[in-house]
Amino acid sequence: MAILPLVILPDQRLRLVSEPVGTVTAEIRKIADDMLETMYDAPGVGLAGIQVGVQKRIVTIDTSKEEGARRPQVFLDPVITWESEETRGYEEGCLSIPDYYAEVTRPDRVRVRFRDLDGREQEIEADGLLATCLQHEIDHLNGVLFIDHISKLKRDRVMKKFAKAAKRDAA
Ligand code: K1U
Ligand code: ZN
Repeated sequence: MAILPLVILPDQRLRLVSEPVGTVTAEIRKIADDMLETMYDAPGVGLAGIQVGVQKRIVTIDTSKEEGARRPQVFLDPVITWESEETRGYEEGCLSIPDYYAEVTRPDRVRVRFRDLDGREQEIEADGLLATCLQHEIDHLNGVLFIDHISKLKRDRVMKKFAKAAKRDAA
């Protein structure tokens, strides 16, 4: 397993739409393993392929709270098939936008269809942090960031801060 470098705002790769995984190969399993290791190392509760430069519809999530009881989950080609009318606000963060948090309102519950690492079709109904995280990660697969769900004023301020930091790092 390997820890992969994270793609950070304003890197334009974060705006790409990711490609379907298709057949589950050894290469896909290796990418998922590396993504899990990168997510645990960060640390984070979720990760999408494009955040490590892999333009494929792969998501890893672990929303378990205890250190010693990991519950890694891998979602290939996930699709939201249903979302609740009730919404909830959650203070979100993003490994590609370090140290910035903002409240985002999303559907409270979602149903998601996906394939697992054995290529088997699955469907789950999620609530709480898992529901929020699945929506955040599926947004990444479509080139959407959580700052797209906040006000333009706040978004412009964050974009400016990260553009400035990137310029400084490049100098
Ligand atoms: O996709 C990502 O950038 C990962 C992101 C997922 C996420 C968090 C919160 C709400 C929605 C989606 C993160 O994991 S940010 C880091 C984080 O939330 C965290 C870090 C350490 C412990 C617990 C949480
Ligand atoms: Zn994110």
